[in-house]
Amino acid sequence: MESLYVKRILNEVAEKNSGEKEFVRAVEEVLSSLDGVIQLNPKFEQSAILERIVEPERVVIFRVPWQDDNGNFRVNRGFRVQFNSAIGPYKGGIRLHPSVNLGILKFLAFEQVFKNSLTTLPIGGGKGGCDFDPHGKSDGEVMRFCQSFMTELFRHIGPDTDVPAGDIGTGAREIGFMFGQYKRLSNEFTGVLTGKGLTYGGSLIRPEATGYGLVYFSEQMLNVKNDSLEGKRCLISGSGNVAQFCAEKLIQMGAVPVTMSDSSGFIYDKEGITEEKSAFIKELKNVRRGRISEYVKEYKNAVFTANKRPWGVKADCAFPCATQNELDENDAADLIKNGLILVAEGANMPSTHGAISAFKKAGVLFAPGKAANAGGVATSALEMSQNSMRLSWTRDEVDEKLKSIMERIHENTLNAAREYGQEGDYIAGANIAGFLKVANAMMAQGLV
Ligand code: NDP
Ligand code: 2IT
Repeated sequence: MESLYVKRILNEVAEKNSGEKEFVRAVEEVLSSLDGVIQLNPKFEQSAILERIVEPERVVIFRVPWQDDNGNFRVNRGFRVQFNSAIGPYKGGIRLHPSVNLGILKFLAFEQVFKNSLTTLPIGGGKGGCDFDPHGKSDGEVMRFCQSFMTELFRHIGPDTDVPAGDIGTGAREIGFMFGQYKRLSNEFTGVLTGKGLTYGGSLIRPEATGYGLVYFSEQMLNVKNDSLEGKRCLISGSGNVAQFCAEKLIQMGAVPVTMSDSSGFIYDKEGITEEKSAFIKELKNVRRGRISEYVKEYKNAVFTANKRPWGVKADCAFPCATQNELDENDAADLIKNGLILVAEGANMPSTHGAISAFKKAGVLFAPGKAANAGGVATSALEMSQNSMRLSWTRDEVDEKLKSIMERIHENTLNAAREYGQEGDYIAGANIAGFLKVANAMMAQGLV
């Protein structure tokens, strides 16, 4: 039962943000976990914590003009949503995708607030992006776009203010161009972005961190049930940063990834994606910027299915690592029928509300993105620490820290769920634990 306070806020959010369906859903999901917390702590209602936590501290929207290779003038819309800085500088990625709009970025920034709180590190929540489509653009076009984007963004960010990073469409290349332009404009070499190249302030393991962390978290979930990833057949969607390193770590753990995808369809390799095949995918996607269908030209026993997602393939575990709302209730029904035991979200909100209800009902272990994919931003925070100290930790040092952060998130999530009577519910646990730290910090800082 939702408390009257939670109900009122949900109604207000739905009314005030009616065009922003992803944002409204993200708020509903978090707030509907908070009844017990709200009832036990009347101070939150007295201090209007929910009213404040659903409103971004600041949103910047700006014009991004750039010139394509044919000399045409092009204009895109850029955004930065600075959602909550109660526990640290705003922190979150930059998404470059034609679907980007304010509602999607508000949902991502809102999720980021709780995710970043869960990492146990001092980072607030933000997200940015642009409706620019990097597909098919030359390096020169991407550079000119990134420089123009940063020419406006640089006024609003800073190493102690707001520290952007990668997300869909923003990888090492784009971060490099943005960093170069920031440095030129500000005349400062600072840790203003994370996911930087190793020669200019990047951290070892940051590229791997989201995917690796996702797999560490999943192994801990299975360990609670006296099980492990060893020998498990796994479905992965996406073939970008998160998907690639999810596959790599699964292979290292003795699991067998059998699918990967991109926006054109998915490949199914029943013999399993091996280390060699995973290296092929990295080269295909990161260097040649090709399509996943090319995998079946190289590995003849694999099959490519156009315009479909991989959820119809029989497997033990599913790792949606592409985008929001990519796994719906019909997909969930197929997965459950095929004997699925675990879903861990590498992407942000990839499972629809209907899919999550179906997994819950069927007793499938389910890890929401804000817990399971938090290793990426956690390692970004480790990059910020290294930049501040002007030193670099070794690969093993960062990986060990990432592992122990994922363990802590897992434990804190389960503990919060147990404490509020929702034993074993990773969604409730993540929302409660993430919320409490931010809400208490907001309480302590007065009405701001
Ligand atoms: P990338 O751009 O590296 O890869 C995205 C992958 O998903 C590509 O294979 C892409 O296919 C596919 N994809 C993107 N949009 C769609 C779509 N609308 N329909 C079908 N396929 C799509 O992004 P990341 O791997 O960095 O991000 C993936 C997800 O993980 C996102 O939800 C992101 O928010 C989340 N995330 C990322 C973190 C990070 O550190 N990078 C950290 C935590 C979460 P194509 O190439 O054809 O576009
Ligand atoms: O969704 C996410 O957590 C990210 N895209 C990573 C953000 C970051 O600041 O590293």
